[in-house]
Amino acid sequence: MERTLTIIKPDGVAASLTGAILARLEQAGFRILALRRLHLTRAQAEGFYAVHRERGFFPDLIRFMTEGPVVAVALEREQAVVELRRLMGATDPAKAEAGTVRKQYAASIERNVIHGSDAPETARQEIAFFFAQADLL
Ligand code: 3AN
Repeated sequence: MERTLTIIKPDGVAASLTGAILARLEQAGFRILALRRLHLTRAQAEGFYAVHRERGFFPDLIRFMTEGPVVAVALEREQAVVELRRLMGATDPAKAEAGTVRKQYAASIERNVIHGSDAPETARQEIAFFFAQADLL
C-alpha cells in the first residue's frame, strides 16, 4: 500500500466538483484516509509550492490557490502516486488524455482542478503538511 495527497483546487471546490472527484477516486480504488476543507493562507500556499518559487507563474499560482477553499485528501492504494497522476491527466488539460479528471473539468494549465503528489517522498511531505499523524490511523 502507498499513500498520496490530492487537493481539489479552488476552481474545483467552487464548481461543486468535490463529490464527483471523490467518487472518481473511490471508484478507482483509492481509500480516503483523511480529508480537510480549508482556505489556504498566502504563507501556506507559498510553503506548499516552495519548489516553484522561482517560476514565472508562481505569483499567479499563489493567487489562484488562495482565491477560495480547497479540499485536501490523504489517499491510499497500491501504486497510489502514479495511479492518481494517471487519473488526473496532464498538467495542461489540452494535453490530458480522454477520461481524466483534468480533461473533463479543467479550464487551463493553471486552473486545473486537482493536485497530486509527484513521488512517494513528496507525498509523505505533502500529507504531513495538512494532516497530523493521529488523523491518518
Ligand atoms: P502538476 O500539478 O501536474 O504536478 P506541477 O507540479 O508542474 O504540475 O505544477 C504545479 C502547479 O503549478 C500546476 N498544477 C499548475 O496549477 C501550475 N503550473 C504549472 N506549470 C504552469 C505553467 N506553465 N503556467 C501556469 N501554471 C502552471
